[in-house]
Amino acid sequence: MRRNITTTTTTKRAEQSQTVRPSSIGDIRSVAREFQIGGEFVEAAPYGSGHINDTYCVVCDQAGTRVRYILQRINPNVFQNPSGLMENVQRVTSHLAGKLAGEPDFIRRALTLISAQDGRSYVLDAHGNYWRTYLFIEQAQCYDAVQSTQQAFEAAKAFGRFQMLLSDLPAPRLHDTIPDFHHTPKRFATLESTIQQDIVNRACTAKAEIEFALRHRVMTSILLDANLPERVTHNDTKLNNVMLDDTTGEGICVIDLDTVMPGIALYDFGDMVRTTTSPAKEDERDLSKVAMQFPMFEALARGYLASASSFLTKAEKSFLAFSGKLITFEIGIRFLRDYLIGDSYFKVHRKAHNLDRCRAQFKLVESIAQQEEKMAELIEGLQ
Ligand code: ADP
Ligand code: GN1
Ligand code: MG
Repeated sequence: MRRNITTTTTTKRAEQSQTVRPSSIGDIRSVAREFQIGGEFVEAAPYGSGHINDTYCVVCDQAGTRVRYILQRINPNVFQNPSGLMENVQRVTSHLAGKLAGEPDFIRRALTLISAQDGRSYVLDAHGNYWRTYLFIEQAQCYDAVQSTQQAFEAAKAFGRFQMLLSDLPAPRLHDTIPDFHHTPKRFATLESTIQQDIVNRACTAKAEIEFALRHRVMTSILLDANLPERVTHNDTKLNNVMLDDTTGEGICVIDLDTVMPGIALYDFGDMVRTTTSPAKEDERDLSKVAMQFPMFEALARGYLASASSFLTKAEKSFLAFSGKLITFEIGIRFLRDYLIGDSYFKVHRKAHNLDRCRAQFKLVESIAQQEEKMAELIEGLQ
């Protein structure tokens, strides 16, 4: 049976990128064959709740055992240099594997790329799509919203450890897979010109959010002006990008390595605060549910410092409380801009989805601002 797996949204994005997207499980099977995956293809289905790539879970029968893989089509609208991106991923996963070798269960502690039949780390199909395959991390989950302080602690510890393990990544410098990804002032300037152009006439439906954004410009350059050290950072440390072990709850594997590149450590901690302190999902419409819960922040800070305290400078530590507010604002303005240009970057699943996401971020910015002093005091006490 051929099952159509192309959605309306994805079709629109394919047109923009001028590549042809796979339209059936048969297509996925053909791509999967290009990788060194043993056994017989059984099935494939779209997987996960990422906003960027097309992710499939591929099941193969290997001598009577079903083995799962993650097959991903790299989003060509977002990543302009997919081969450079894959060079980064290859270097990062090899470095992590070298450091973790010998640890119990090391194969689940870092992503493992499956090589293509020609030995490369990716497959470029006849339509210009770049694909890669990872071993599936079994018996672990990603969460869209935090459920306990233990989860917050474990997630932050895993991301801190990830930064620590990459702190001695040998030269050369990694490629910037998205230049100026966390340059908040440039993000703000882009939003301003988007508001001016208002190409899909949506600005009138987002007046309060535009006004909120413009009122908060002053915070955008604070981290960049602080002259903090450049490190190898993940840059997309939302809770959904770390897998927590089903049995122990440990943050077993950091995933989604597309934006691992030179950056500021605080944007990583900030995105943990954004996604791991509120009980609500990122796109919650009932804003009364969106709030920074202090015990979650405390667990995050303890978890992160448990693995990152040894290499963070005093200056970096002094901005930990602020970083959550800044990146929540930054992602909020990115969602707002995407809404104002007609939803061409983040995957959307309902009308005004990006506006809902923006509203939830801005509500969280307010909640963090109300508790920022107490948050800073906590960090001070932990050092
Ligand atoms: P995106 O960039 O679109 O967010 P991700 O790389 O985060 O893509 O993958 C999307 C989802 O697929 C993740 O949130 C997770 O649920 C799942 N996933 C990704 N890699 C793996 C893996 N190696 N093992 C198990 N699940 C994975
Ligand atoms: C995207 O890829 P994903 O879904 O894990 C985005 C992040 C945003 C996040 C918001 C490359 O992350 O920057 O913070 O959505 N990734 C990219 O949920 O833009
Ligand atoms: Mg992701």
